[in-house]
Amino acid sequence: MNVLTYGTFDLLHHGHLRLLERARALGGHLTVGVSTDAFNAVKGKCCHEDFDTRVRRLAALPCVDRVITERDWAQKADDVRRYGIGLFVMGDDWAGAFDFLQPLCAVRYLPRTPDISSTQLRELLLKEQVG
Ligand code: C2G
Repeated sequence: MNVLTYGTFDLLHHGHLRLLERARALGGHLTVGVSTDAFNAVKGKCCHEDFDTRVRRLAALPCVDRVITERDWAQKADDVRRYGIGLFVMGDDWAGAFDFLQPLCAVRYLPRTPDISSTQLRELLLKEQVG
């Protein structure tokens, strides 16, 4: 079964990896939509790494079968149809946010990995730069 998820995946860390590995294990094929720098601005998220870097890191993961571009909030239903998605997966910080996809595919929210975030990592990097 084809699984789909989306995210920014800045400074890819083990919380992201655990989500992706669990999502892939729930089906036989995982498609990941990566937010563009422009869409991150819409989401109000700043990034340490640009879109191409974030895509390259994800494309190198064995648990990721396809990487697509996430440009806006409205593309999910079209992506579900286009890629024959049977299951949509997000971390549970998004619980309920994507239930509207339910007629098209199953939707599951998986427990977020505690004590790690891209924001924390960005702050650590900034501290090192400041010294
Ligand atoms: N995640 C996790 N554990 C963490 C951090 C993140 O399980 N410690 C999960 C999030 O729940 C999400 C995925 O990893 O499912 C990607 O997280 P972000 O890169 O922060 O993505 P986000 O900014 O939430 O973008 O349209 C959906 C958005 O693009 C999601």
